Amino acid sequence: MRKPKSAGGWQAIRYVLKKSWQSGSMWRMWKALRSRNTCKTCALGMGGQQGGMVNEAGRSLEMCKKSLQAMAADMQGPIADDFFSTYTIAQLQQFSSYDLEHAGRLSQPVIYEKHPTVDDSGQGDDQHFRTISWDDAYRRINQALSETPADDSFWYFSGRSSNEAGFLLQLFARLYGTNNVNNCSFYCHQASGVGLTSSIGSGSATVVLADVEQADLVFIIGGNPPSNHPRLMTSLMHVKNAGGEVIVVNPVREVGLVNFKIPSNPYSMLFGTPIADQYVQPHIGGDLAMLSGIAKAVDEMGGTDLEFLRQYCENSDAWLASIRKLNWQEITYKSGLTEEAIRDMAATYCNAENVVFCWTMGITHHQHGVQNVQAIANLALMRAMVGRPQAGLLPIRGHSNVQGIGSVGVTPKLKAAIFSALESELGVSLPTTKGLDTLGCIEGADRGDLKIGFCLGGNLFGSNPDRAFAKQSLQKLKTIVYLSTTLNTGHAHGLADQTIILPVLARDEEPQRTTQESMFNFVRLSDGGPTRVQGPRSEIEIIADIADQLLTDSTPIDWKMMKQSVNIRTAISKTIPGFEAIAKIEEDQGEFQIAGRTFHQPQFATPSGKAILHCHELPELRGDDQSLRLMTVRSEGQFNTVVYEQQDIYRGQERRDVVLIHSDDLHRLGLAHDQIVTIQSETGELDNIRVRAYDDIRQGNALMYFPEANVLIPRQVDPQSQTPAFKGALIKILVT
Ligand SMILES: Nc1nc2c(c(=O)[nH]1)N[C@H]1C(S)=C(S)[C@@H](COP(=O)(O)OP(=O)(O)OC[C@H]3O[C@@H](n4cnc5c(=O)[nH]c(N)nc54)[C@H](O)[C@@H]3O)O[C@H]1N2
Ligand SMILES: Nc1nc2c(c(=O)[nH]1)N[C@H]1C(S)=C(S)[C@@H](COP(=O)(O)OP(=O)(O)OC[C@H]3O[C@@H](n4cnc5c(=O)[nH]c(N)nc54)[C@H](O)[C@@H]3O)O[C@H]1N2
Ligand SMILES: [Mo]
Repeated sequence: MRKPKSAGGWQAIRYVLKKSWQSGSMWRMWKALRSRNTCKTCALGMGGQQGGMVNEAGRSLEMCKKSLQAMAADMQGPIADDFFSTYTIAQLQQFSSYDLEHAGRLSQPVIYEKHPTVDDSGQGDDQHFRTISWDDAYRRINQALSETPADDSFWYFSGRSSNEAGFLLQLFARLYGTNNVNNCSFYCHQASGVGLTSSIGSGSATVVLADVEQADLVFIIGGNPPSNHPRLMTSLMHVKNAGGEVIVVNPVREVGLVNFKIPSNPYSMLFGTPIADQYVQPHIGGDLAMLSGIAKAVDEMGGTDLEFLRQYCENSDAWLASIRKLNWQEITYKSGLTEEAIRDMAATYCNAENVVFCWTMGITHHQHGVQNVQAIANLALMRAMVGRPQAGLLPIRGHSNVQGIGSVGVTPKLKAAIFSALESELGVSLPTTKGLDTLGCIEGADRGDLKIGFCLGGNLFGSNPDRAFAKQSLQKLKTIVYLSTTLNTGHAHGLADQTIILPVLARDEEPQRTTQESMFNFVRLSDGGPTRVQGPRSEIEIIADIADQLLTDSTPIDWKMMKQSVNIRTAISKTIPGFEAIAKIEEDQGEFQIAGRTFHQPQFATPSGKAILHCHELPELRGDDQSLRLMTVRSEGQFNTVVYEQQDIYRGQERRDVVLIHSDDLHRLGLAHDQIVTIQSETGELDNIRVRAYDDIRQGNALMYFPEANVLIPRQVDPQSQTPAFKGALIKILVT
């Protein structure tokens, strides 16, 4: 398969038409995409009250393949009546993620029991899921919860659900008695939250979308927005059209970051928009050395804003001393970049007036993820790029509401202000135990300390490092409950003694309005819409029903009242700082920017009001002659653990069972293109992989696709954010 010269363009449009056609009705798909609901895919914040495909700058017709894929999945009919009686667990485990997603919408509660109680009708065996009634499912869940000490349970949330469902479920879990409450952020942007909070006192973007588009220099570090945040490409086009520049830092030369044809722009469609003005390819994990090197060069060029550092920052003297002390040999060796390339970036940075720094998983998926984020903040602060318009820091978030879920309290440790507001406003008393992070829960389950898992969306099994371990540990649970729209590999492999799947409505099928928060701290309102498939229930209704049965006598919360999303919003407005306006979002005030997050003044949310610079040791460059550093990434054709297509069109790959390495490495290791090999890491092995020459990757590094490659990823985490190092594992290529 040939690699295109440009991403986006006609292939994106053709895909959109094909998918709309396949969904049965172009009109139905168009209407669904235009409905007043927040887009379901990434956190760029499309849709809401202005209707789908409208972004926060008010521009419409922002079409994206991913929203179609997600929408098409939700528009499927129900799973066939005989599906679960036909296919055994062993067969379901052989199904690909595509097969499971395309089996249809979940419409009835189902259960799998390893040691079934066979009832009078002869139902129940240890080979199949079988359908059960909602009442039976609730009864079993309540029984399991009431028999188990609260701290033996964990509550995992993906970032697809609404603020209302997220708030309600975390409240339920805490009043049940545990702080083992966490979301997929621990596998994603947790390092951004922790790093930013340690630097500027607030854990999210300091800019709004308009700031990005008005910047004259944008850094894109460790992300692949052409595939994963396609609508950001329109913003980059605006930067370029206004004469701004883009610097890309990525060990892989991603074609869409070189040239992108923006479907909504006729000129760009015809001629393409060149994106990167400078494209540098460090080693995987080389960013901290590179960022420190840029800072050193900026300082040597006289670019440091000493007055800003003195007036608005802490620890700048120590930080400047540490940067000045670094030697270029160490910087260039550990980053994999030449001094010249680093000085070039520093010069461009010094010449720019308004700079925005964006980053994604290439920065956070490392054992030094938090330090990476702090180093980006240091670099921005040294030139006063935080605390004014058109400049700042922008972690490009993953799931459409992952940020909102975190804001409304889905974190093991609640912020002090939320904790006390919940206690005083709702009249409850909350547990004070130290809650577990996501990997902590998987490890706790393996030790036998945890007995029950409750998952609001997502695919906890599929997203974990060390796949074999994740499977083994989930299988030690007594009960696991999944609230899901469609089947995924987690339902087939992450099986407890008793596994219950409850079918839920998608965001645009909710009977009531819900809210979501974008990566720009903007709270959107979704209208919901008609149910497509009979059977699934609203997440809010399910949570309130279970809580009502279990906790009515022991808590002052009226759980029945909480079935009304407006009542949950009232509770959120009273307890979550910055969300005061959410109570009135359906009335005059409408969608809003969360107070205290966008820094257009150099007044920071730290105790002293000043930003803080952090000093770092440069991490060792991993690897030797025999081993390569491996990144596990997404293809153009997938959304996280859901693989929609085998091809990765932008990287020119027609299949996923490949490892991409530079041809210099291929020859050095005595391998041939397309040779079948085994990939080995300290954690696991993958057989029958094709090794391929791919000269767009930096020598010494390798690329494979997540989630298949999770077999190889060790459970090593960043000690500060608990995020696994999904990028940078060492692998050997064995000839079989
Ligand atoms: N279509 C689609 N959209 C998505 C998703 C999806 O799966 N599919 N997932 C959503 C989610 S949850 C998330 S978190 C985001 C993920 O968005 P991304 O972060 O863009 O996703 P990854 O595929 O992990 O890509 C990481 C990029 O970082 C580069 N990289 C790897 N290691 C390093 C490194 O050490 N340093 C640097 N500088 N770069 C490195 C890789 O070459 C790759 O280009 O996308 C969201 N949007
Ligand atoms: N090796 C490696 N591993 C990684 C990563 C990597 O780059 N490399 N990336 C990590 C990252 S960034 C993330 S975010 C995680 C992803 O972790 P998760 O968020 O846990 O996984 P997803 O695959 O996004 O979950 C998809 C499932 O969510 C369900 N779903 C979809 N919509 C809804 C809804 O509206 N409500 C409910 N209740 N359920 C719904 C569907 O059943 C679907 O199968 O994976 C992480 N794992
Ligand atoms: Mo993510």
